[in-house]
Parts: sequence; C-alpha cells; structure tokens
Amino acid sequence: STNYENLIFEEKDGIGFIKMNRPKALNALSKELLTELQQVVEYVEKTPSIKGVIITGEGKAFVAGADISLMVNYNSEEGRSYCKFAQSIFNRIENLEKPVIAAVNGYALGGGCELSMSCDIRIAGEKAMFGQPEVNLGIIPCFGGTQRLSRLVGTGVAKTLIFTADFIDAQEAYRIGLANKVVPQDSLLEEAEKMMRKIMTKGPIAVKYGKVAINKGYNMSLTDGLELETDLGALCFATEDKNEGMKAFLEKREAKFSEK
Ligand code: CO8
Repeated sequence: STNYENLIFEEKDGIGFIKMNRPKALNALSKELLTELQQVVEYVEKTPSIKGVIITGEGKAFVAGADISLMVNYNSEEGRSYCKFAQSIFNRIENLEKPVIAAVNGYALGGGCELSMSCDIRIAGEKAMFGQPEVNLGIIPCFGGTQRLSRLVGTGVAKTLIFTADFIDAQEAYRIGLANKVVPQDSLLEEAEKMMRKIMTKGPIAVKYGKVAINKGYNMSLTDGLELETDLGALCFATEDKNEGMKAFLEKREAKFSEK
C-alpha cells in the first residue's frame, strides 16, 4: 500500500484500489489530488500484477467536483489548462487496458460524476448522488461531462441534468443508465470487488479487447466499428486463451487463462 497525501492506493490480490482521500473538502479535485491521481494511474498502467482498478472516495463524497476555491481565481487560460489536465487523466483511466469500476459511495458531482463516467462501470451505494451542477457556478462541465454524459444517457437526459443542475439519487441514476448497479451502502466495496473478481476469472485478453472495441467503436461509424470488432475478434482467435476457453467448455471444466 502506497500512501499519497490526497488519496490512498492499495493493491490487493491483483486489484488496485484508489480511494480519494480529501474528505474535508469532499474530495474536490485540487491540483495536488489530480497530480496524485495521474501518478497512480501511471503506476497502474505499467504494473502487470494489477488486473483491475476500483475507484472510490473516503467519507460522504465520491468526489464533489472540481475545486471551486481554486477555480474562483482562474481566468480563461487557467480554466482551459485545468480542464485539459483533468481530461488527460480521465482519458487515461478510460483507456486503461484493464477494467475500471467506480464504487460511488456518495456525492459524485461535476468533476466527480465526470470521473465516474471515465470508468467502465459505475456501481452506486444507496447514498450515492450524481449531478452536473456547473451551471450554478456559471460554467459548463469541462472534465468530459457534456460528451460522456450524453453518450451514456442520451442528449435529452444529459441536457435535463446539465441545464437544471439537479442532483439525482442512486435509483434514478440506475434508471437512466448512469449507474449500472445499486447496492446497499455497507456492501459497496465488497460488491465492487465481487464484480471485479468475477471479471478477472474471464479471458483477460478478451475483456481487454472487448473494452477497446466498445470504447473505440463508440466514436466510429457502424461499418468501421464492425471492422474493428472483426479485427479484434480475429486477434482473440490467435490466443492460447481462446483454445483453453473453448477446450475447457467442451471438457466441462473451468478454464485456466494464461493471458497469452
Ligand atoms: N470545491 C471546493 N470545495 C468544496 C467542493 C468543491 N467542489 N465541494 C465541497 N467543498 C467543501 C465546502 O466548501 C466545505 O468546505 P468548508 O468546510 O471549508 O466550508 C466542505 O467541502 C464541506 O462541504 P459542505 O459544507 O458544502 O457540505 P454539505 O454536506 O453541506 O453539502 C454538497 C454537500 C451539496 C456536495 C456541497 O458541498 C456542494 O454543493 N458542493 C459543490 C458541488 C459542485 O458544484 N461541484 C461542481 C464543481 S464544478 C466541476 O466539477 C467541473 C468544472 C470543470 C471546470 C473546468 C475549468 C474550465
């Protein structure tokens, strides 16, 4: 376990747990916190023993957003560079070649909602609250929110949330497809870990290519996306894991994947 000032990172049996840990400011994304998040994401990228990542928050927030006490003094150029910095980290999370689950324990507002949307799957505890309240501050979501929220839930729902700045609870987030599962607050991390461990029993190369196909394909035409899917599917057929997975099925036993 490595301790930073503003987050806690722990590696446990192949899972990297990132806990945002600036609870007095509801884990708002200070420069320091973002810098540490960037460092931990870099570490996760280059550490083969980490097979999946779970991101959560300490206290009553997942992340309550960008740091308003910082932004209040920003001019346009400073706003731009803050935005670019956060976006670059969130892009790296989205493109990590390992599954990433957001275990949303509380407020996921503004940049916090945006961070959760850069993860592959959002599991919400019953106390989770989501929202994009930027227009309250005279700005728009700039850490990917206008783009990722509308891709996840459609433009009408995204505009409703972004224009009204309303917070929604875990059930409503689930109903609109922003949260993928709602679980009792007390078992949030357990449930996130359970899902990740299940994913980790599957063919790891297949999970990785599934992620690439979905992520890249989303920004392509159907024709190009299907071509990408075919190429990645063919790559799976060239792996030992494909032979093992199919043989194991026919032999009625569990597959032992080697990531080859
Ligand atoms: N930034 C800085 N400090 C914060 C933030 C934040 N986003 N959220 C909470 N805090 C601080 C509070 O100021 C307070 O500090 P203190 O104890 O020193 O007074 C402490 O955290 C606790 O917060 P509250 O007392 O407000 O706690 P409550 O339980 O009463 O309320 C809420 C909780 C409802 C979550 C409330 O704190 C709130 O509304 N927070 C702000 C939420 C928000 O507006 N987030 C969006 C920010 S904008 C964004 O994320 C994307 C912007 C992209 C910018 C890109 C630049 C171009």
